[in-house]
Amino acid sequence: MYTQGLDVKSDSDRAPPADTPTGPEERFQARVDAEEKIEPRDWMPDGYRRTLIRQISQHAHSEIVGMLPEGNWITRAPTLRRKVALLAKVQDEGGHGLYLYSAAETLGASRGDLVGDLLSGKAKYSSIFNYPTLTWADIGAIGWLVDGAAIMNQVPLCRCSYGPYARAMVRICREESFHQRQGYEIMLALSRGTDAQKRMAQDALNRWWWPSLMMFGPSDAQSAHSAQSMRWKIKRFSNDELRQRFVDATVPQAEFLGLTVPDPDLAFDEATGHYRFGAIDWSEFERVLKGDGPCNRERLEARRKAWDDGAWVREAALAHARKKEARAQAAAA
Ligand code: BYC
Repeated sequence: MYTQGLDVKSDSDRAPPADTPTGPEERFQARVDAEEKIEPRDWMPDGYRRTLIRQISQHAHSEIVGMLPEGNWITRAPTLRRKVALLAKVQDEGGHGLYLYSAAETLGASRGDLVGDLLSGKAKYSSIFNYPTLTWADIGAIGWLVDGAAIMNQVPLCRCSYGPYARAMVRICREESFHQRQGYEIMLALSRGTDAQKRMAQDALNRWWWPSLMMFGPSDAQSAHSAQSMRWKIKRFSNDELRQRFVDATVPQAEFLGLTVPDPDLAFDEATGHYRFGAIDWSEFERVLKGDGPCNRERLEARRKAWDDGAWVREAALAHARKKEARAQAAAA
């Protein structure tokens, strides 16, 4: 509004109504509560920035480490169609990692530092990618269960209060739903196949079920960050809520496949409309987080080798960028 020359007090001079937030933290929380998106140049509490850098970078690391267990089967996919789909999926995951590292950079994080923390073993990535892919059915189980769990967890992140993360998640979730379907279709083909194929599908479900439930993170009582992240609307649902939704959605899918979920305590509770499920072995989760899962060392070694092998590409890209800039400057002069 044009106010020059008028006796209008600036916003800061006027006494705020009693319920107007005064400090920056309160104003920030009021924006979050009003469902406004927070953008990179906006003021934000340090803790909000730190939480986002932590979560987004762990997520980015999970995408690029997540390429490894599946990459293991690209050369052994049973048909050309399966190979093409798997190649596209693994490539998508590399792309997701890149969007996410870029989103973390908008918060002032350096990509070099983030990758350094992954390669040194300091940073976390999803526990699920520390399990081996022993048979082709594991590729089906990963698509069905792991991408299914990822979608359940990530669709609410499309409404995250931080704009760049929310927008990256919209695109990622579209691709994840294709991934989930390619996995379920592999499981469907195997479970309608020979006895040996059915056994292979059941064995993959047996090995991936519990680690998939662990993907949602510790129980709400043990989750250090959930309460604050939910106040900041980074997370919209708690770990246990999303885990329950996943179980409710997935058990009927297993039934359709004719497979048995490896949980003797699993039962539908008519009163609540939810499946009750057995106790999760949190000691296994903690072991994997501490670096002692079946494939932790192998995964980090593979990432370190990829980083070293890619050094010449990074050098060439930088040299090219410098040459382009020098040419542009010479042309401008
Ligand atoms: N693995 O307070 P909490 C994918 C850590 S999908 C390892 O509940 P928060 C993909 C947690 O980081 C997988 N660590 O934390 C799919 C925290 O540690 P710090 C990636 C875990 O952040 C298919 C501590 O435990 N998805 O990429 O509120 C193909 C306490 O937990 C895990 C995402 O990253 C775990 N499973 O909630 C390819 C989604 N769970 O930092 C790729 C975005 C917990 O205190 N992330 N921890 O040392 C999130 O939604 C949340 O960060 C989580 C955890 C729900 C995962």
